[in-house]
Amino acid sequence: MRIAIVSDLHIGYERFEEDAFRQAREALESASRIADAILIPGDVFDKRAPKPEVIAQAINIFKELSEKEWKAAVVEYDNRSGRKLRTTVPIIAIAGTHERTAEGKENVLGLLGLAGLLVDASEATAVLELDKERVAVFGLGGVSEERVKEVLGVLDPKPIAGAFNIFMMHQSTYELLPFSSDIIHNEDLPKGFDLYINGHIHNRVEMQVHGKKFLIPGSTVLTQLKDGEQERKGFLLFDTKDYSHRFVPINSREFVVEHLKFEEAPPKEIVSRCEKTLEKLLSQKDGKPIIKIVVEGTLARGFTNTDLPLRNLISRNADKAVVEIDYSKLKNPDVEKGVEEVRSGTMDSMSIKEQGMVLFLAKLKEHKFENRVDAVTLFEVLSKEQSKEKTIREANELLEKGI
Ligand SMILES: [Mn+2]
Repeated sequence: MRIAIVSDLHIGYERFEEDAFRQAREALESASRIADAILIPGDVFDKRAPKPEVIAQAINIFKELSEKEWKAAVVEYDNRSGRKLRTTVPIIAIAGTHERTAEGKENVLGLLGLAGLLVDASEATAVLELDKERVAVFGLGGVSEERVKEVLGVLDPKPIAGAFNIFMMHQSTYELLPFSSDIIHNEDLPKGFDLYINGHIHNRVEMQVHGKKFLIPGSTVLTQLKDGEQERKGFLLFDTKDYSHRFVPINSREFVVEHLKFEEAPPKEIVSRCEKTLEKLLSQKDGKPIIKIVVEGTLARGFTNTDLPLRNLISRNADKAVVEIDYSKLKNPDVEKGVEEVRSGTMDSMSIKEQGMVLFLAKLKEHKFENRVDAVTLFEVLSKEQSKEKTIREANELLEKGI
């Protein structure tokens, strides 16, 4: 079976609403032409409560897809979620973090399932069939990171005998974003599945879990304007026959980031280099690209960021490109110098140890010990690197001795 994995469509994403709709439709239509089934691991919508216009966009896309002639069909659906199977159309999705609502409440992705436009496999297994080949998809809708282990423990997803088993989720794992130790590791994912697929991460990732493929197609629309988002958007096409997959690009709007560095530069120089960079990039890119210029380094003395007439540059090119100029990393030397003077004036003239001594004396005075002990010697004892027991013993000896 050829399975398209299309994720994080973010229909209704306000900054690039038109792109989100057009690119979602293109990805899904393209997928429907070359795949037997489509799996969507979350974030079809950008918001929990999208506007009716946005819901209409999604209904239009999925209605057209559901009217196509599909050879594969969803033939089984377990009802532990309490929902009924409303269609056999082989488009299986789960709710992502952007659609998630409180437990027991309806969510907008679920409504598409209720309308029979797709199969909502959040916390459920849906079985696809084509020419006697069976593919079982277990879906875990996006849950808050700290609850994943608990939810997986309760649901206890198991592969189905006689089928190719896919585990589909919408989460971060420690291997993807190693920021917190509370988050699940890849190896915590249930074993025994033939393929693991994930949404949530907006760039393409291909890893291994339990010796099997772990695939993330990335989003179909640009949302964060980070350096890592310059790759092409699209989806993945996986074939169960030979356990292979490939990336299928879509016509997404081009995005490019350029970093410019300056040293004590007057605003004129910065603006002129931004202009030249923009001109160069516009000559290389087709359509109306998204161009982000990151201005770094220092301004010449006497100027501030407000002296930079970069807004004109953005509006002058508005019909040719979406331009964003980020000068949050541009430092003002006068301000920097001021901060440095304050820092050196108050802190550097006194060593850390001296500062500690001043605080220590204040504490001794507060507890009326200042005349009962040799403060300098006691401080030395307390700041020695030795065992706590030894330090306490030595400090007690000093206190007993007195001055
Ligand atoms: Mn997303």
